[in-house]
Amino acid sequence: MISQKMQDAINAMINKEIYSEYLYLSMAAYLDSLGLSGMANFMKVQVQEERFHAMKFYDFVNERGGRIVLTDIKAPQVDFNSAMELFEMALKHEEFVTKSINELMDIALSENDHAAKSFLFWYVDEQVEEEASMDQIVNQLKMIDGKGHGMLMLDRELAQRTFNPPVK
Ligand code: OFO
Repeated sequence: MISQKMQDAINAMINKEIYSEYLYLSMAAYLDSLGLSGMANFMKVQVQEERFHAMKFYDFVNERGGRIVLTDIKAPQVDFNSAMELFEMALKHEEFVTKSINELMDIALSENDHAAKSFLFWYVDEQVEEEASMDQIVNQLKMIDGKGHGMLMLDRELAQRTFNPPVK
């Protein structure tokens, strides 16, 4: 059985994962409006990843006899100044999510909840990848410095991303 404190914290985390989904969909819409459909594709795949993250938490609460409680999702930012600013914000957002995962792990450790610890390790590893992929794009955009040819190449590369659901 999951503790009330852990249940509440995971419910709050489900909200953050779904907000991430919503934020990245809003970022995809902005990128599509600029004609950067490859970068928009990257964000649309990220939307699917975030839903996967939320549902994995959902299943965990359910399997441990807890109750999922969904709350309001705040509206995401609509406009950005550039693709560069957008990916920098995405990186910052992932750093915030990593901090939230670490806080969940702190609760699991303080409650000696071994099942939650084992479950959360997956997210700890996943966040390393989440931050790394945003960081890589930020660095590439810095190198390109807004130049047309580089932007086109990166956009084509990001068009290749597909969603591969991780094995549970
Ligand atoms: Fe769910 O990792 Fe991104 O936000």
